[in-house]
Amino acid sequence: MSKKIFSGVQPSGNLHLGNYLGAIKNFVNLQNEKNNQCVYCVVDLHAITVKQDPKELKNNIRETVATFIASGIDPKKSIIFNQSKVPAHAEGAWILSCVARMGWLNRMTQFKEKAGKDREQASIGLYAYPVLMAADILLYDATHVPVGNDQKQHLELCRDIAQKFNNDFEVDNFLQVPEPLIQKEFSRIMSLKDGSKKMSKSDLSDFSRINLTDNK
Ligand code: ATP
Ligand code: LTN
Repeated sequence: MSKKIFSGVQPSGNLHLGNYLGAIKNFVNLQNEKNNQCVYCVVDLHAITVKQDPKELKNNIRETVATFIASGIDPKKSIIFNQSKVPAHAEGAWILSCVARMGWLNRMTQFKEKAGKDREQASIGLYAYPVLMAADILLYDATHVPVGNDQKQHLELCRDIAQKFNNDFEVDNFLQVPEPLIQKEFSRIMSLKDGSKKMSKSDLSDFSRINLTDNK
C-alpha cells in the first residue's frame, strides 16, 4: 500500500543525534520505500511559539534544510518546504481550533513543561501549538507521521481532532486519521547532562547533546 508521509522539524537550531535517530533517519527510510509520497516540512510557525531572533531563524531554516539533504532526504524524491510559505497551515489551524476542546489541550504535557510555573505568561501560540501541528498533517491527507516519542500525545490529539471534525460535520473519512510511526529503538534519546530529560535543541547547554554539526 502506498503511504502518504508527513513530518515536521522546527528550525530552532542545533539539530542533534536525537532528531536524527528519532526522526530524520526514518524520513530517509520511508522516502526510499516504493510508492511512498513523502512531505517534510520546516515548521517555522511552530518555532516562533518561543522567542526567536529573525536573522537567526532565517539562517536556521536554511540549516535545517541542509541537514535534511545531508542526511539523505532527496528533494527529487521528497517534497521539502517551509511551513510559513503555505498560508493554508495557519488558516487550517484556526478552523481546527474551533473543533479542538480546551480540555484536550490542557492535558498536553509538552505545554506544561515548556510553559513552566508561570502559565499565565505563556503565549497562546505555545498553547495552541498542537492544533497547528494537526493542521500540518491533515492538510496533506497524511496516512503516516514519523516522529519521536515526545510527539505521541500531539498525534493522538490530531487523531481526536480529525475524528471529531468528521463526526460533527457528518463527513465520514473527510479528514484522514493518521497513524504515528515511532521507531522502537531510538524513540527517545536522553540528554547527556540530565538522564531524566530528552536530548533537546532548546536546552541552553551544548554539553547536553551531540549536535549533528559537532566535529569527531
Ligand atoms: P525543541 O527542543 O526545540 O523542542 P526538539 O529537539 O524536540 O526541539 P523538534 O524539532 O521538536 O526537536 O523535533 C524534530 C523531531 O525529532 C520530532 O519528530 C521529535 O519527536 C524528534 N526528537 C526530538 N528530540 C528527540 C530525542 N531526544 N529522541 C528521539 N527523537 C527526538
Ligand atoms: N511538533 C513537532 C514538529 C511538528 C510536526 C508537525 C511533526 C510540527 N508539525 C507535523 C510531525 C507532523 C515537534 O516539536 N517535534
